[in-house]
Amino acid sequence: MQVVYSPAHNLHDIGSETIMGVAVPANEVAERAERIREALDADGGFPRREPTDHGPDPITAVHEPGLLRFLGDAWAHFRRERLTLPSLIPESFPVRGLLEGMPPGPEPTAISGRAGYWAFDTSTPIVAGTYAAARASVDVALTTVDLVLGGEAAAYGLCRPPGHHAARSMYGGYCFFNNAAIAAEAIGRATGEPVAILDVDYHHGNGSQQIFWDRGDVHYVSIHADPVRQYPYYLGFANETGGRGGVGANLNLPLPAGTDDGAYLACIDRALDAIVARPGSVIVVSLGFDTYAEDPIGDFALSTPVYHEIGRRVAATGRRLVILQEGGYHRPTLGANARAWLRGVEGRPFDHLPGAG
Ligand code: OKP
Ligand code: ZN
Repeated sequence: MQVVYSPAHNLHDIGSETIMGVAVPANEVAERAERIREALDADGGFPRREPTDHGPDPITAVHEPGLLRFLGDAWAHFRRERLTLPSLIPESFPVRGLLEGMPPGPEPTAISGRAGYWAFDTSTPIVAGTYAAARASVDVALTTVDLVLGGEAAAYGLCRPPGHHAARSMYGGYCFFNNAAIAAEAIGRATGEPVAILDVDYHHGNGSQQIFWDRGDVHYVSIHADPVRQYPYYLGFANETGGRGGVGANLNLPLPAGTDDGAYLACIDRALDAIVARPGSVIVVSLGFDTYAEDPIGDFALSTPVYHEIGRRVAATGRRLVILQEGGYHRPTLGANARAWLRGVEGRPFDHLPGAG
């Protein structure tokens, strides 16, 4: 299987994030993508290429142009205002209760206010190279789409930063542009067919859900930690099934803490049954390994071998697969888990790497 990877992800180089206002070592770090790249290179069965530049139009096909403008300009604006802080993190947000009963105001002119206007959390720092890395991550996704529309049965885009929390007009959750949504939109436009997104990251992809909420031509199906106990908290419940033209085209399958291989596989079968019940020939997979038992921010209990079986079952739908990396934070096993998943897709045997997973 071909792999698309860009070294530009390294430009999004953040040392720390904040958890409830306190600086802690970042989870979403460059080492994640490097571990996966190394494991796939070592396998020998994953030829790798760099992405091609697809420009801004596929981004504004799903995102508000103001978000693209903000992210493109944020670091330069930040440096003009506050030269001493290491990264741009907002601290004030136009939340529901602030604006209740009143019309929203304009985008502020100060950088802190601008960041709060476009962001929804404080765990997504912007540094000097963030925009270049986020643009490259989109190009990785779109180049993966090109491979599949060009005839590959499946291809893998090693996206970093991830994307599924980014909504039409909002960044956050380590995400800037919604790589999977941009890919799904591009596939729909190129093929004229409905597209499915299967989101198997541990977290609900609130951004993907939001972008396609009213649309029946993109079917969003997500398996994730129940938002009553886990980020992103405010979306991802089972009763969210889509609005207007998208009624019935959104399926959330929230799961409890401790979900193990068997329970997860049963849920994968439900998700795949829902996907194949609708027309379409391409699935965009939002692939996360934060479902792994040792993930530092997840509470599921999946093993490395089950990723092979999940990949095998997803491929058994017979649909073409655009597989895009989202989360996964247990760095020592990311390579083995990605390799297992992708070998499962290809029908190559699982083979356990000593000391990994
Ligand atoms: C991005 B993806 C940790 C708080 C972390 C942000 C999580 C973003 C996950 N206690 N908050 O879905 O893997
Ligand atoms: Zn996640």
